[in-house]
Amino acid sequence: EEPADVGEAMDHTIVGIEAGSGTTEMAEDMLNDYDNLEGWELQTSSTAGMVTALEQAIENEEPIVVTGWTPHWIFEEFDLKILDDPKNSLGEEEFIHTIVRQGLAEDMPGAYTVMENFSWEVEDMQEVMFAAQDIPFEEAATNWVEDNRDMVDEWTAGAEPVDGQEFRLVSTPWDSERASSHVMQIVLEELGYTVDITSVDPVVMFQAIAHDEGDASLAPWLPMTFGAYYDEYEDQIVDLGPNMSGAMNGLVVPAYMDIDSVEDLPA
Ligand code: PBE
Repeated sequence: EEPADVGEAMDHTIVGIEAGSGTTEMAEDMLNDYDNLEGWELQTSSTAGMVTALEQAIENEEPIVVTGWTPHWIFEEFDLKILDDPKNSLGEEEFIHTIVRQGLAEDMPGAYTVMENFSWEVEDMQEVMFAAQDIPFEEAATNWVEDNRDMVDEWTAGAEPVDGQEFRLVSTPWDSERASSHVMQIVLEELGYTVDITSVDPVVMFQAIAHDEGDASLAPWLPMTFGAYYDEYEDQIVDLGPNMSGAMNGLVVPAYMDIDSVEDLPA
C-alpha cells in the first residue's frame, strides 16, 4: 500500500483516550507541531475504546495509530511500537510524583512518612497491572504487598500505627494509578488507616489536594503530562518528588506498520 492510502485507511484520525487526560492535551498540541499532521484529527473516546479499536485493527491487520503510554499491558499483549517524536510533543521520560496536601505532615505524621518513603519501579507497577487483568486490583495489590515485604517495610519504617484514622487517596482512572493506589491502600490499612480511593480527572485531582478535599495522590505524571496543572497548583500542594521513573507517552502503532516516526504519518 502507498503511504497516502494508509492515511486514507486511517481516515487521518488518531484514536485517542479520555478528553480530560494529559495524553489527550499533549496530542492535541502535537497536531499543531507537525506539518504532516495538518489534516489529521484526534478522536477522543476512552482508554477502553482505544484498546478495543487497537485490538480490532490488529485482528484485521489494518493500519491504526493511537495515543498510548507505558507502562501499559497492551505492550505485553500486542506487538507494538512507539513512534519517534522528534519534536517531543508527547514529552520524553515521565516521572510519577507523590503529592500531599499542606499540613499532612503535622496532622498524619505516619501516613506522611509512608508517602515520603514510597517509591517503586516500573516492573513492580506492571506486575500489579498485569495480574489485575485476571483478578481484582485489591487482590493483585494484596499479593504484591505479600511478595514484596522488604520494600513495603522500607516505606513504613518510622511510621507509627494509628487507630482507624481516615486517609483520602485521590487517584486518576487509569490502570497504572489503580495499581499504585491499591497497593498504598493496603499498606496504609495495615498501619491502621481507613483508606478511601477516589478516581477523578487529573485537574480535579490537583484541586482536591490543593483544597484539602484529599490527603495525597500518587498519580501526577510530570514534567509534561500534568505540567500545566502542576504549574497552576504548585503553591497549594506539597510535592514529595517522584515515586516512579521510566513512564512515557507516545503515538503507538502495530509493529507491522511501515512507519517509525510521527513524521512518517502521511499528510
Ligand atoms: N495517562 C496515564 C494519564 C496519566 C496516566 C498517561 C493516560 C493521562 O494522560 O492523564
